[in-house]
Parts: sequence; C-alpha cells; structure tokens
Amino acid sequence: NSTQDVHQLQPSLHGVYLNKTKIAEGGKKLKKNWTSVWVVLSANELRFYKESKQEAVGSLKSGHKQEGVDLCGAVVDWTTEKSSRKNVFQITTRSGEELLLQSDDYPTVSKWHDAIKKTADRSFSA
Ligand code: I3S
Repeated sequence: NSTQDVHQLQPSLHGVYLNKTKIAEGGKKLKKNWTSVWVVLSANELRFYKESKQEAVGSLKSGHKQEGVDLCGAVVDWTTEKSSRKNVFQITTRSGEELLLQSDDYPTVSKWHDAIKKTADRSFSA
C-alpha cells in the first residue's frame, strides 16, 4: 500500500514527536495552543496522534478519533514571524487550515520539513 511505499523511500521518517499548534482555519485566526503530538507522514497526508502507541490502535479501531491534514496542494515553509520559538515551519492546506510545527532539535525538524514539503509538492503536481 501507499503508506508502506513512503516508509520504504524514507525509512527514518516513520514517526516523530513535534510541537503543533493550529493558528487559522477557514480564514479565521485561532488562539495558539502548542501541544506535543506524534506525527506520521503517509502518502498524501500528515496524521497526528496524542501518543505513538495510538497509531497502531487507530489503524485497528475505525472510529477512533484521528487528526490529520491533507497535504495535497499544501504550502510548506519555514517561518520566523509566526512564533518566538525556534525551528518553526508552517503548513497551509488547500482548505485554508494553517498549522505550525516545531521542535528544538533542528536536525529532526529539518528532516521532517523537507519530507513534508516534498510530499506536498509532489501531490500537487500529480
Ligand atoms: O502569537 P502569540 O499570541 O504571541 O502566541 C503565544 C500565545 O499563544 C501564548 O499563549 P497566551 O496568549 O495564553 O499567553 C503561548 O503561551 C505562546 O507559546 C505563544 O507564542 P509562541 O511564540 O510560543 O508561539
């Protein structure tokens, strides 16, 4: 399946804890609420789980609450203006959702930024 394909291309990118906050939805600005989430990159989608072990549970139990964003046509870029934190990048989805993702560990966040941006760019041109 396509999830496996992505993992085979990028075996080190199975999952990671990043800090996440939504800053806008449907053109409306939201109050920030940074939380740590387990992030999984699949074919055209980024999924968020409270904890890494919920990833397995989520795939077994349908109806288990699962958050995610469609990366198709999304814009992914570093930002220094939207937060005072370091290593922050923004994802703006085609539906107008704006998210910030961050980690103090630059090598980790940089690797994820690159993979997410590549996925968004590739799914846009497909
Ligand atoms: O963009 P802002 O409003 O300066 O974001 C900060 C606030 O969301 C703040 O919450 P309170 O308004 O309840 O104090 C958060 O604690 C901060 O983390 C936000 O700023 P950073 O720079 O961390 O994204």
